[in-house]
Amino acid sequence: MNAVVIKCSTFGSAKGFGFQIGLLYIASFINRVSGHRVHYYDMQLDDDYSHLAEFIQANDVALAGITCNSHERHSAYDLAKRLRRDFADLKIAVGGAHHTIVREFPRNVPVDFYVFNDGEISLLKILDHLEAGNHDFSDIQDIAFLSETAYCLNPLQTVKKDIDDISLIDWSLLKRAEDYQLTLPIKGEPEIVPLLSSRGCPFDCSFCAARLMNFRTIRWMSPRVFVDELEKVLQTFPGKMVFIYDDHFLLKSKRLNAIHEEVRARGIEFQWGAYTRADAVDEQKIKIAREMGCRMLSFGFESGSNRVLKLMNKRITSSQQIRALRIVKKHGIVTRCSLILNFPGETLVDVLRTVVTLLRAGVKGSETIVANKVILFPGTAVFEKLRDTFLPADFSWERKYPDLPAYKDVPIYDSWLIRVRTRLKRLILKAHRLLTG
Ligand code: B12
Ligand code: SF4
Repeated sequence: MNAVVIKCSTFGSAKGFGFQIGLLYIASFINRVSGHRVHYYDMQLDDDYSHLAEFIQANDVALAGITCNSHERHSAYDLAKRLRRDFADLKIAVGGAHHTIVREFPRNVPVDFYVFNDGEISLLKILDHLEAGNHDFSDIQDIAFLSETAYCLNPLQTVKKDIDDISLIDWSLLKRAEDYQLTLPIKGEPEIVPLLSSRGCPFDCSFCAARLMNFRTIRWMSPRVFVDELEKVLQTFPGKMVFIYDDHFLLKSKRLNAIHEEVRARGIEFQWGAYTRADAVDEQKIKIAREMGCRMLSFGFESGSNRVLKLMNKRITSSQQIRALRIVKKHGIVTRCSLILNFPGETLVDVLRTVVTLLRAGVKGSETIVANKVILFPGTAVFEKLRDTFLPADFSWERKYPDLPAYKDVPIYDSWLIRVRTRLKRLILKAHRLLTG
């Protein structure tokens, strides 16, 4: 049976966001273990719907799967409606972060299956059932399926612990690899190619819904499989820098050492960057990371004020941040610190404290990335706290709200008072930038 998994175009031509690794994993896995043929289609590169329709026709596609984060849900729903209008028999599945977190199934959107958590096994089972003409989907865990007029929500299972067998991307799925221009916001750095070595996060920051997506677990690829993945990506994209999009690549030193050994044994040379938390950094790990070609580490710094870090449930202190950044800088690794401005409860004094922490850690203004507005993503503690103040009483993710301050269809924490405060806080950060370059 032929299927296609689709990334919608949400931010216009967002080539800088790159391909959707999750969909590539699904297609690679199903094609490897079954007789089904799953294609990958990226509307970020070509958002002309008529081209997608031609593709579906030409490839005799029986199921279209659309990925859907919260900010792209209306694009996903609109696409589902157009597909159903033009292809009455096409089965439509929607998966990804939004419905994994929010179990709302819009009644006017023609979706046959909602898939939660990892999609590899569930979508394979759906395709198997459809091919066999079996229309009883009640034995497939982690999905909701349309039965006559209502959705049946099947039992949810905890996520698959061993992710080795659902890893290894088949890069031939990516038809226009050269059209992605993935750059990090660092002058003179090479283009990047995204890669994963783990899934999930065990923490519970109050502005993030990671805890609802992977049952607060972290699942690791074995070092051998990760280095297989790495070798493949370097062959496919020679000369590019690899960016490891794990939530916590540096968390376990034993694993980092094992990856380092494997990379050395195979004689692989590469440059890479990754996300990290300050509490995962120590001298020994950074030494190994540098030896293995690490060029850049991106910190979820958020704030340099212990009071705000506590409000965020970040479980990191400003002293840990200072220590971590000093170590990383000492080893010549470029740093990026993302800051959140206007977290509920943050004052001007907290922003001053943030600047002091940045200065003590040796971070320049050019090394920070600032988010000015708190975005109210579903499932986060901050969303639950603020929904009554900022959202209509009958707020629903299903509806569009043209009057609500929105970040690409997700509400933001915003008011005239917050806007005034933002200006002042930005001035403080601007002073830091002017002082430090
Ligand atoms: C890497 C990453 C990025 C990269 C994207 C790289 C890429 N092109 O793939 C970058 C940095 C560009 C990015 C940007 C953004 N991101 Co981001 N990102 C992530 C991150 C850390 C990992 C995603 C990933 O690859 N996971 C691993 C793969 C295997 O899992 P997956 O993508 O979820 O896919 C699996 C399942 O969800 C499911 N599935 C997914 N789609 C479908 C479709 C079908 C049909 C089926 C059956 C199954 C299925 O199966 C997949 C395989 O198992 C996640 C956090 C996380 N831990 O997941 C946030 C996350 C997805 N991002 C998020 C956000 C908010 C954003 C931004 C809006 C941030 C911003 N403020 O600008 C932008 C939007 C960009 C865009 N155009 O969509 C949120 C989404 C929250 C939500 N409620 O929707 C997340 C969950 C972070 C968080 N915890 O809050 N992001
Ligand atoms: S912000 Fe980072 S550390 Fe915190 S819960 Fe989200 S992914 Fe985990």
